Amino acid sequence: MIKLHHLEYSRSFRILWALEELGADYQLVNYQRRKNLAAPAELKTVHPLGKAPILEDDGEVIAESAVILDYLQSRFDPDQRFKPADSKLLTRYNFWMHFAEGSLMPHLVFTLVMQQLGKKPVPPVIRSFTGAIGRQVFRQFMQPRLTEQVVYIEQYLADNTCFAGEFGFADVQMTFALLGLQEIPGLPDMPNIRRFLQQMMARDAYVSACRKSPDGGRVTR
Ligand SMILES: N[C@@H](CCC(=O)N[C@@H](CS)C(=O)NCC(=O)O)C(=O)O
Repeated sequence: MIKLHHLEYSRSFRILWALEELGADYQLVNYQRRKNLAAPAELKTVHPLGKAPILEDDGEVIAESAVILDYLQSRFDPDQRFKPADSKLLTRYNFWMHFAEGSLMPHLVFTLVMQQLGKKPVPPVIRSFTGAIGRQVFRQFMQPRLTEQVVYIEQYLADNTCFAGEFGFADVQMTFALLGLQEIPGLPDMPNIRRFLQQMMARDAYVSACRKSPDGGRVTR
């Protein structure tokens, strides 16, 4: 049986949601983050990188959420419900799959780390100083780049209900990143992204994944 190694408040929610969309049989193994938000050491016994998600199936141990989504789609979606067959839509599908992890998530993660500079566990005596550095780096470096990305996605979603034609795994991949964006102040208004997220969160499979995940499907603590 498929085994999903699922870390709380993490990208592995994507895989939980995809498994629910597929109606697959699977075993969920839950992990909690350490105090410093890192994954627990046990995950390294499953895969040397020790990052979530990790999927085990048929003797294979697979990391990287885009690769896992593609694996699940090719193995359990013979009618191609979650990946477009049309070549133009397929190019869009691949673009958003890669954009999510290759372009958007690095900016998001860096921003979330910068936000931590003004919080515990940074010692109180230096917190106002490190917090100011974090805010400055955000303003100078991350805010303009994230703004460009938000504007681009907003424009795309003005003309498209989903990321590659009908609902599919590109939407699963992008949703996690777009939920993360909602946690960042100082970015342009995102009405189309919000509309897209509401549509995703109303899906039965999404709701049932939230029920099964100990974090309730939240992206941050
Ligand atoms: N590009 C990878 C990223 C994997 C990743 O960094 N996962 C995070 C969870 S969102 C993690 O395990 N973080 C814990 C750590 O870095 O210790 C993917 O899409 O699966």
